[in-house]
Amino acid sequence: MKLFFDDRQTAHAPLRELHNGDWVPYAENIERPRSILKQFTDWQHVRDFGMAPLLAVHDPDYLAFLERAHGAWLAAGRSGDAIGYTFPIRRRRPLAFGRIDAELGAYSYDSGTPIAAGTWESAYWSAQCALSGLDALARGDTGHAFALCRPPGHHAGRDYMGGYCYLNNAAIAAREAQKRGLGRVAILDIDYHHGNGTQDIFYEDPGIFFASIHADPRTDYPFYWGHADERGDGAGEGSTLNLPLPRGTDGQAYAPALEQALGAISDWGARFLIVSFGADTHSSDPISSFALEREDYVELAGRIAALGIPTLIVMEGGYAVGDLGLNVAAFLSGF
Ligand code: OKP
Ligand code: ZN
Repeated sequence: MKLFFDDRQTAHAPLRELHNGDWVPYAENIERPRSILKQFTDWQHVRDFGMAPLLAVHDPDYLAFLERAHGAWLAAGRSGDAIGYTFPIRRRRPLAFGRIDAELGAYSYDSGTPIAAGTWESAYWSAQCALSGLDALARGDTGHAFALCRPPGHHAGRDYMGGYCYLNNAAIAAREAQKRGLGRVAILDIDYHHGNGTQDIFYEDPGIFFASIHADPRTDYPFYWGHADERGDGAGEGSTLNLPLPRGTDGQAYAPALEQALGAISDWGARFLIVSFGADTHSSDPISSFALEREDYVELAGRIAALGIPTLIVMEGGYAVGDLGLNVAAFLSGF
């Protein structure tokens, strides 16, 4: 297992977020990577693969927006983090805007994704972190790589941010894996929350299989995606698999869903796997309601490893910072 992280991923440090009507400290904070970093000593250098792999997934205007947004916020006389307050319901038409607030709303679906001074720098290096793991696998240096991506990515779509995510690290790595001819690519998303951005990006794409196990969106964020009847569209019909589970799900109830997802991935003929891993399924997670325990992660990882194909593990959520490093270490040990 090779591990990847870059220090520039800690430049992103929003101060607070809106939670149930109150301003609270930002949950996706730099204590998260610190907790994981201290579990391991041998971290690989992250390389710079440039903008091309990001442009293979994201809209160029969206990327340009992310890069300049905080500067535009300051130029408008604001301070602190840039947060939108108006959202174009049902998307409206493509429109040109002359004010940062309009763009913040147009390029996001929630208020939980502030743009701070270091956001672009960290999001860029988080994507490069995933690409560095992919590169090591493509070269055959290792069979399993862990990219400690932070900020996470699975809620970010082609032209939108949301849920603490700006660039979709897993999708960027998946496209790059395809480009490098690594064979049929599957993404398995086992974060507590549905990976709506990843699903959207590949929804009509028969070339990438997306399977997600997550809290039922009838009761949990992101609400508007991840329902069991969402199976892909057009040529991509059947290449999306959603397995929503109820609040309170423990390791024993989780295991059959994982078997189903792995069976589908294997039947589909995947030759390369990307795992969007969130440790927010743990019983101690402060913003989630599953009941997995540390030992469960060893077991789950062992099942995934039994597919026997090269696997890139990309970090998504997990907010119990006291347990996070140990939970991630348990998961990686299962490989
Ligand atoms: C990101 B990942 C309201 C705040 C909404 C968004 C959760 C994003 C989770 N209480 N929080 O999938 O772990
Ligand atoms: Zn999550």
